[in-house]
Amino acid sequence: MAHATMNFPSDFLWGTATSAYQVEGNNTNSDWWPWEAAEGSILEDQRSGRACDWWENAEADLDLAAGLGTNAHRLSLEWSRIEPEPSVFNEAALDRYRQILQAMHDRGIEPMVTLHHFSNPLWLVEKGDFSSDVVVDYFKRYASRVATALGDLVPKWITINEPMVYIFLRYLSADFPPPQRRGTSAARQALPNLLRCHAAAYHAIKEVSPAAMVGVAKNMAVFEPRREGHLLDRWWSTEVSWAFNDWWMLAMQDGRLRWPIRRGRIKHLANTFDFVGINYYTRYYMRFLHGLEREWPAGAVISDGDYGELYPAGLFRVIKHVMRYQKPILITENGLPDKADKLRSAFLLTHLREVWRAVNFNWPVMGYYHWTLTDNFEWDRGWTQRFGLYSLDPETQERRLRRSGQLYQEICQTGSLSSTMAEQFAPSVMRQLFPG
Ligand code: IFM
Repeated sequence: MAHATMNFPSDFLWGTATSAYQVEGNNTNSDWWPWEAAEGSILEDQRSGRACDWWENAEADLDLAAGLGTNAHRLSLEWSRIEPEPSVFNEAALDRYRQILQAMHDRGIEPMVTLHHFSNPLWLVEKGDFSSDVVVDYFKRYASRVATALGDLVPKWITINEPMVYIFLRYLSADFPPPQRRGTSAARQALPNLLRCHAAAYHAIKEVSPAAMVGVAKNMAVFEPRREGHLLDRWWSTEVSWAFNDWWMLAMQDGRLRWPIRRGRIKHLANTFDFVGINYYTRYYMRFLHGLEREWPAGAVISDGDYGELYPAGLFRVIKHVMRYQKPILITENGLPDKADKLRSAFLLTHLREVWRAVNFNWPVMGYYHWTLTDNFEWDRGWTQRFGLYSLDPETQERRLRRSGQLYQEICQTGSLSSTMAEQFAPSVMRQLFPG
């Protein structure tokens, strides 16, 4: 077996990623809070509660992140804390975010800040949230306010996290709150409004911080025909891939909305991204005219709760696909639910090998943010899915570094993947990664 090391550039960003609602705790003013507690909730008795206690003590987890050797972290702001009433900004909340961002800098961790990550202020829901045009002015004011208050500490911004996933889960599949205004027509209103919000926020941030890099964290997946050689399945998987992966990106590139989702043009939308943020998790198999099905072929390796198939080559495929936008690329999320930590070490090595291949083609991949640092509140799946490099007991708040966390620490500290790591942490992928 060959012994070898795959080195990454010395300025590569090694990070972890989180979102406010999933880690802060007690976000009582968000649309998720009453939804969790509603009678008949699919969460039953699970609650976000204190989550990972970040509002009180993010610093403790930032110590852990620094201890792993990471030099970057992606977090989000909770709009409902910053603007608890329409046009009323909470200075104490902004001060707390300043403290957290400063704490990152103090630990050598570069912040990337997301403005919208699935959670809305309750007052916005009353006003119709994204299916109402009023959202755009509110979002613009919110972006401008936080850019002014925090911009000196934030070199990289994400306006919206996973817009197509959000539209799908909030409006179409109804897995996400709020329960009002669901269905295709609300989704068709919301999608252009989400783009308008993105464009408004992009320009608001640039006005305050022209040098900041601003983009979107775009969930990208691989879609394959369910039945090999079936022409209609093949055609359908290409269409779904275009709608899910490309439609939003093309709109941000030239400002145009495309048929059949929506037609038209959005003012000031063209060229509003400075990098491509990729959230990559898995691939799906599409049957003609069917939606996403979590059904995997025999032999596929699947993460907890049927979350997804481990398909590392897909990360290379999506990186290659977004090269067409000719922008720097950041892997803004990549991870898996794996409570017993049986798969995560192999997952890390095989996915990062794909990133390394891209870097070696001189493709501009600047960093990788693993989802996530500690187990956290996984939205409509509550605490049933554990994505953390650290396990976390939400009752006691006890954290323990998983073995895969030790591997990520070695990777971050050395800026490399090596055959010694593979032998030690995931011998099953040794031959695949280091043939010879
Ligand atoms: O936890 C989520 C995150 O909020 C958005 N991307 C996918 C993650 C895992 O499901």
